[in-house]
Amino acid sequence: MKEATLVLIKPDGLKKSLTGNILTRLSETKLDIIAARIVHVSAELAKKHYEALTDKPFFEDLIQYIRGEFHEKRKVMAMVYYGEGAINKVRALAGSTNPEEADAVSIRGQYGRITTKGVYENVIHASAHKKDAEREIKLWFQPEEIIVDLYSTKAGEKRTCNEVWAL
Ligand code: DAT
Ligand code: MG
Repeated sequence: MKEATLVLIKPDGLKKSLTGNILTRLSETKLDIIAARIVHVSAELAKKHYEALTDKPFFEDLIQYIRGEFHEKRKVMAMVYYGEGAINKVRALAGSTNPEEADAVSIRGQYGRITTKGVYENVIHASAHKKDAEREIKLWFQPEEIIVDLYSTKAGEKRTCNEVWAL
C-alpha cells in the first residue's frame, strides 16, 4: 500500500549546501514528492514535532538545532514523500539516529556529525512509522499544500489561490 512520510532537511543540511545531494540520494527510493516547502520553524512547531522527547536531556539543544540557532540558516526544507513502503525506504536511506553509528553510505553516515557539545547534527528527519508520519505531516503542511488527498479534512469552502494577497 502507498503511504506518506515526512522528510526534513535540517538547518545543517541547508547551511552545508547539501540539499541537492540529499534530494539525489532520496531519488534512489523512486518515491514521489507530493509536497514541499521552506519553513521558518517556530518554537511551537519545533516543540510539537519533538513532543515525545520533551523529557530528554538533549531536548533544548534539539529545539535550538531544528530552529537553525546553531547555523546561519534559520530554515528547514520540509517534504512529503509518497509511495510503496515510503516510511521504511526513507528511514533506511537516512541511516541511524546517531550519525557516528550510521552506515557510512547512508545520508546521516555521509553528512552527519556530533558536535563537541554533543548535538547530533544528522542533516535529515524521516518519520519513524505510520502514526508519526500522519501526525508530523499534519503539523508541517496544510491539506491544500499536498497534491494527494492523504487524510480526511473538515468540510468547508476551499480557499482560492490568491485571496490573501493585496492587489
Ligand atoms: P530519529 O531522528 O532517528 O527518528 P529520534 O526520534 O529518537 O531519532 O530523535 C530525534 C532527534 O533527537 C534525532 O534526530 C537527534 C536527536 N537525538 C536523539 N537521541 C539523541 C542523543 N542520545 N543525543 C543527542 N541527540 C539525540
Ligand atoms: Mg524520530
